[in-house]
Parts: sequence; structure tokens; C-alpha cells
Amino acid sequence: MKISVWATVVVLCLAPWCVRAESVCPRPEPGSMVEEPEDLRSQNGVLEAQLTASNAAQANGAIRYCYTDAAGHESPNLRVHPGDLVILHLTNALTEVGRGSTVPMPAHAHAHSAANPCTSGIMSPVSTNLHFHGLTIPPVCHQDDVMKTSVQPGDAPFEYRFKVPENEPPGLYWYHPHIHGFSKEQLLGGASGALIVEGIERAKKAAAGLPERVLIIRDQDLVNPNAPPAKSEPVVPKFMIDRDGDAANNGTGFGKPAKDLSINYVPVPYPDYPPATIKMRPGEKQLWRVLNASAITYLNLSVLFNRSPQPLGLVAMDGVPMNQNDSLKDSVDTQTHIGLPPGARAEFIVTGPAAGENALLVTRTVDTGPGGENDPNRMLAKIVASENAPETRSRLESSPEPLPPASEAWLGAVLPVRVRHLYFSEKLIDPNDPTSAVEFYLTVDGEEPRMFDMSSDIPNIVAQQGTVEDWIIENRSRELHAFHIHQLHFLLLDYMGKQLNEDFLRDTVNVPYYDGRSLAYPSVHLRMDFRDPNTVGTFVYHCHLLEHEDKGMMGSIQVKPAPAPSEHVASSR
Ligand SMILES: [Cu+2]
Repeated sequence: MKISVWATVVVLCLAPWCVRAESVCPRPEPGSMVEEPEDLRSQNGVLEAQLTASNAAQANGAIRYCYTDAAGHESPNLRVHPGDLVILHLTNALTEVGRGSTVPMPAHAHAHSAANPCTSGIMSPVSTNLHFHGLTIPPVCHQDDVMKTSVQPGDAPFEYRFKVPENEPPGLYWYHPHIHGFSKEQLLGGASGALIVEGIERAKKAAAGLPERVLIIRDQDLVNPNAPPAKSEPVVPKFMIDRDGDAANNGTGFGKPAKDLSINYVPVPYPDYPPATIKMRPGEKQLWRVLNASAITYLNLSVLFNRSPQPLGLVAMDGVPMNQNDSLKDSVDTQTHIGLPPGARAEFIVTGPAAGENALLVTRTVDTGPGGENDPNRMLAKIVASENAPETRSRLESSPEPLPPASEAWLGAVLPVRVRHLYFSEKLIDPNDPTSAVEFYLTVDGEEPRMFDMSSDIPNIVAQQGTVEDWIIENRSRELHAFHIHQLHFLLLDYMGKQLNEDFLRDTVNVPYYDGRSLAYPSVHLRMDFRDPNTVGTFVYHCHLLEHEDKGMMGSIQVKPAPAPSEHVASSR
């Protein structure tokens, strides 16, 4: 098996970019042990690091992307405390490799160091930048702006410098590039990493003292796109391939996935899904911090012992500890499966299997709708219990000081100043040709649906800092979308008409697809929090299926500063 793979590499890999591929962004073999990313920890309140964004084409034409730190570690964990200063020096070492040929570059992409990275807004396949998903930091250049900030190959290292807010909830956040039109390619290739705000055990006693493990699940183009399904799979209807060349949802839970998955870069390729390996001590409790860094794949995670789903003690979603709003702060929310749209995170306590027990981390199928991609059932990793399992890289503090109570009122208890209605929709360019291209929209109800234009200076929404708004977001299309907004978390009040009033916050939420029959479109009702002064500025909200975002499913919001107290007095007279 290995010999034939290498033979293919030799035959197809005579070009210089392919030789480079062997050394740039190297990846483990399928079935490998799941290694944790290296930890880069803040010291004396500062985390300073170099990150180089690199890429290289592989034999099958797919392009790998990764970040490497000064020591050559791939996509390290950035570990910070609330209040820390983060300084990152981002070097763009991306090259113009394409799928077997050179990607034609837009003329402006060659401008290189001539362009000001803060203002150029160049969005090309070799441009890059960083978004710090989930952090409430200012949307300005050198912090968390993705609308104009763009670093080109050949530019001097670009400095990111921001303060982690003192009140940032402790948990799992992440960093990834956000170049409009090219985000999908860079994420599919592997450009993503974890950012951990330390102190989750201060919010959740149950996590105190536990070994912790960061698991990053990414998707990538199929390694074996032409393989027939494994013999163990039930027969399913003939595969459909959508306009993007991905396997469409066949509704069975089986069949060819739209994308392969990897876990900490260990690929788990279709059709046999050879699982990666996680070693734990028998019966050991660990906190797993799982990030869905996929470009388009939904996850529905479960841990199975002898095929039976195990309780997972959910501690946090999207970086925010559960039970923010009640006296159950120390309780753990037990689930047997956890849904994660692209971009979302879950942190949960797992109890290891007994020695010799058959244990698996799997993702169960997600019905993405008739227009969605196929996300079938598949294995991710086998969990092997062994007394000599290696220690995890990190362990949570065993006697933490509890977090101080929140300084602001619970979001669910604040009255919104207004309700806005937005909706996801899609349009075939030629309504008579189902194979024609699709435009993707995220529209404020009443406006004309338009693909997002990053160069426009007119925001789609204007809000005011210090306020709270309710947004009702409908899905008028036949596939799932994942709503995400930069700079803030929101409260999910209502999901498809069902009142939830969750007691935690999210920054990414699934919006169910329209079935084509119901009188009303499915919707989510969110309470958006613009109280933090760090939300002042212009930033984006979008679908986190990056294929959709790249093709226009995005909008911009300007949050204006709260009026100064004197203006307040004047206007109230
Ligand atoms: Cu979408």
C-alpha cells in the first residue's frame, strides 16, 4: 500500500513545488497516535511568538497550509490568561502553487510589500491574515480586523498586538486566516490553531486537576475520491455530486463524505476511516477541548464503548462555561452526543474505557439538508486504555480560585433595544439550469439580497455600543448554515420556534434548513451583546461554512461608540 503511494508521488512529483511539499506542513500517517499541538504559554503576562503561514502542493494537487512557530512546531496552541498581552509576528510564506499548476494571480497580488497591510484589502490566494475567533477584542488593524488587513508574500513580518480582555470567559478559542474568497482553501489545507484562555477550572470545579487534551478536527479534500464505499457499509443510493464537486447529502448516514476529516492532522480518510489512536489510563477522567476547524463539515461527536454512547460532561461551548445564569455553576451538563457546526467548540469531561474495552471517538451523521454536503457516520479515533499511557501535555489546576462573579447583568435579563430580521438564501444564476453557479446571501430582511462586497464602506447594519439587540435569523435555503459574528458572543433564546433560553453563550450557531413545505422558515432567535466597548468598530457576520462565506454569505456591522454622558444629558432634555 505504502509503496504504491510513494510510486504515485515519484511519478507526479517532479515539479519543484512538489519536492517542497515533503518538508512543508508535514502530516502524520493515517492511524497514527494523536499528538497534541505544542503549547506556547504567556510568561509574565505576555505571549510573544512568531507564526509563519506556509503552503505546499501535494501529489494529488491538494494544497496543505499550516502555521509554524520559531521552533518549527506546526499550528501551536496559544495559551493565555485574561489580561495578557499577545504579540504575534505573522510572516506570509505562501507560494503560488496550484492544483497541479500555478494559480493565476490577480495583478494586485504581485504588488507585495508596496501595499500597506492595514489598508490594502487585497484578497488573493496568497494573501493571508489572522482572525481570533470568539475573542472580544477590537476590530482594528493589528488586532482583529479582517476587512482590510491583508499580508502579502514578501511583506515584513506583520505584528498582531492585543490584550486578552480581563473578562474573557476561560475556554477554547481559535485562530485562522480570513481572506474573503480564499478562506475555504486555506482552512481545508489546515491553516488553523487553538487559542486557550486559561482558567476553565475556576469556572467549573469538576474540571479542576484534570489532564486536558486539545483535539482539532479539520476537513480536507478526499484522499481517495474515487474509492468505492467500504464493504461494511450498507448500499446507498447512487452518489450525487453537487456543483462544488462535493458529495451531496444522501440522507442515509453512509456513503462518500464531501470531505475527509483529520484529528490533530492525523487523516481519517474515506472509505475505511482508519481511526487515529488516543491513549488514556483505564477509567481516567480528562477534559477534552474539541474544535471543529472544518471549512464545511458539521460534526456530531460521540464516544462509544462497545458501540454504546457514553456520558460526556459538557463544561463549555464556544469558549464559554455552561450555567452562567444560575446556581448550578458547579454542575456538569451530561450529553451523549455533541453537535458542532464549523467554527464551534465543545469542552467536555471524558472517562476513559477499561483496559481492553473497545472504545471510539466518532462523528455521527448530520442531515445537512437536500442542498447540503454529505457528512456520514465515521470513526475519528480509537481510545486505547493502558496503564502506561503518556501524560497529557497540560493538567488543569487542582485547587483553583473561583472566578469572580460577572460584572455585567446576564444577557438574558437585559432588554433589547430592537429586533432585526436576517435571512440566509441562495440563488441559481440560471434558474433553469440546476448545474449553474450559486450565489449565497445573508440579508437584512427588506433589503435586496446581494453577495457581500468587502470593498464597500457602507455597513449592512449599524448598532450602538452599550446596547443589546435581538436578531431573528431565518434559513430560506435547502441546506444548513452556521451563523457566526466576530467580536462577541450571543445568547440562543429560541431554536426553530422552541424557547431555549440557554444558560451559556455561543459565537457560532447552526440554522436549520427549509424543508420546502412548512409555512414558516426555520429560524434562530439570538440576543446580541454590544455592551463591551471592544465591539466598537466595523466587523463581519457570516456563514461559517467557508464555501458559502467566500461566495458572498456575509454582512458587515458598524458598532458606534455609546454617546458621551454629556450628549446623553443633552439629548434627554
Ligand atoms: Cu452556509
